[in-house]
Amino acid sequence: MTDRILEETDLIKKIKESDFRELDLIAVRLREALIDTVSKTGGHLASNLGIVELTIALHRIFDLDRDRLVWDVGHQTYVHKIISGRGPRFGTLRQLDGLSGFPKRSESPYDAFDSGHSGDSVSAALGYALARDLRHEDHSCIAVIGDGSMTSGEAFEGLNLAGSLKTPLIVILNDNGMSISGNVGGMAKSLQQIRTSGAYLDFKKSIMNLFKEDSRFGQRYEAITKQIKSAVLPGAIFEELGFKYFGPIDGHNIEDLCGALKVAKDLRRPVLLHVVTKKGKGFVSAEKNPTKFHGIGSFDPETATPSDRVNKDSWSERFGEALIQAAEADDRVVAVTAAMTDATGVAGLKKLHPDRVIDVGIAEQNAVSAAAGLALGGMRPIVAIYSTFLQRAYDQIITEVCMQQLPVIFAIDRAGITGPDGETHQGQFDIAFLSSMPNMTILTPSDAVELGHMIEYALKLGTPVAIRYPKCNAPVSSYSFDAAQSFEPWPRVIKPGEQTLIISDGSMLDTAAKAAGILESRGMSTAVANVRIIKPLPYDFFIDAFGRYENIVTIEDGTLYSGFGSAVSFLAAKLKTPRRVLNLGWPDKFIEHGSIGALRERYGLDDLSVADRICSFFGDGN
Ligand SMILES: Cc1ncc(C[n+]2csc(CCOP(=O)(O)OP(=O)(O)O)c2C)c(N)n1
Repeated sequence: MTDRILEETDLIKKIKESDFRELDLIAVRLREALIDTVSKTGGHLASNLGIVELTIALHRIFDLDRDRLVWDVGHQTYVHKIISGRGPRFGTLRQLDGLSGFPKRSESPYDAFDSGHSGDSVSAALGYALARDLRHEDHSCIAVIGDGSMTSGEAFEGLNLAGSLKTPLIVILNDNGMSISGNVGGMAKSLQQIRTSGAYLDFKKSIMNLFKEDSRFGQRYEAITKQIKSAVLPGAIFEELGFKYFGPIDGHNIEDLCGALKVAKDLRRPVLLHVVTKKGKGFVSAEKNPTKFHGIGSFDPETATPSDRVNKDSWSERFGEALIQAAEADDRVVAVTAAMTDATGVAGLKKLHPDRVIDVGIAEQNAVSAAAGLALGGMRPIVAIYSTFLQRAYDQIITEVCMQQLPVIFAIDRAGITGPDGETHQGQFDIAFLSSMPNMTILTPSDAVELGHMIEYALKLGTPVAIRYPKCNAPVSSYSFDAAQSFEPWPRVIKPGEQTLIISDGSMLDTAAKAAGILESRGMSTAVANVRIIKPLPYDFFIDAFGRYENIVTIEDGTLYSGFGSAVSFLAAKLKTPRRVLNLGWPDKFIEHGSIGALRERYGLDDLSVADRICSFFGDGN
């Protein structure tokens, strides 16, 4: 049953030709296929279960060969992928060379925009609409955005402009009352009031009898809007911005959704459809715990138990513990998160001290500016954030935090390659973009004990500090630290050797140590050092290293260009050292989806490839 819907190659045609009863059956089968496949591949289950009917309705009303549909974030596009002909490959989801978990123009002509980060859909769809107008074309442009993503400033910027330009644009607000965890802010409260009023806009009664399939809709517009007026009050904020608001609409009633989409399409002006859905719909465990099933690894579909035990050893968990310790020791410490309370590990502190965790919504710029204000106001903010989402706040880090030398700590989770979510979620750029910022210190722990020390050190330093750690388990500490001494994050040689020195960031230390073992077995005496501080570069250590070792290798879980290795090579050139320096890291390329292990093999960053590359570069040891 499940497999058969995945095998259908022309679901779009079927959806356009079926009656509403048949469409409901298709929705049931799509849900089964989602649960079955995602239980094996892992992925964003709850968001996709919630959007099945809306996706069917979109494909029924619009012609996506012409019309342009932009999905915000894009994690909710699995149903769209199946409907638009990618069912047969759906089992390869998120795997190396398989289907991406996000929209990709390179994957299908039905994906109009590559997304992954929240908040850009309205602006992107508006851009499409403006291009359409300039080229005298005639098609619909649609953005689908969740209530969580609507908290991002960029979404407001898009609405603000689109409403004033008046060109036809349809924004569909998919409101399930949830971001990854509960949604935050005044807009979320207002939407909640509308949702909980329970009064769905009844298209059958109020509009559909006025609006029979196509007819002279324009002439009836006045009459229809009058009727709609009684139901639009909840969406006053969107009306003020220049949108015609319709809603709330039952997002699991395909007939109502189709009616609403048809009205929106024919109105030929900015329209906002407020669609209410249930995250996790149709899978009881996901309905009960949408946060757990927002993004999940493989699980048993019968019991909903994750295949891997709940990971208590991740860097995020360890950071959460270190954060609590820091907050207990210093009552100025507050955590700032941009809608990632659970994923970044700050949930523990929130439980103990709810007022010391500030969730700003999906608004990274806001997170960093708020942190700057908190620091100036006498607090010690720790911004807990994924590397890839920190990119959103590039300017705020420079202009507000670094320029004013403020004591803001960035706890950068998922730094380096993160794997199955692909290009938009890899944390490969943080070293490169933070290194160029004056007054910034960048630290890279290799284990949980170092992480704790680095947070303490950063608090003492009182200037901007970034501490980056990867998406995996945090190793148990490999060294003993004399508590009587104060911690200084200078490089530490963890394995002695004579000929070659591999200097690693915290994430790649294990790979460096294993590669060194392979090199030793080939006769190349190899030392390994954990650099710990990437910026400012510890000159004395490197001057000594250039004098002591024949071969210098740097390795980092970040892009090579403008990375840590390039700073070392720059220093080597400046010092006119005769040593040759080999820099290893990720190439100047957006790294695709796949498991971290598979990607490291593909890009020559697994233990064996690292050893081979060192041998061949220095022409020795074979
Ligand atoms: C800029 C940015 N910050 C954070 C995230 C992580 N993230 C992915 S989905 C999501 C929640 C989205 O909520 P919503 O838009 O309501 O969609 P839902 O999953 O509830 O359907 C978040 C915070 C992101 N993708 N982009």
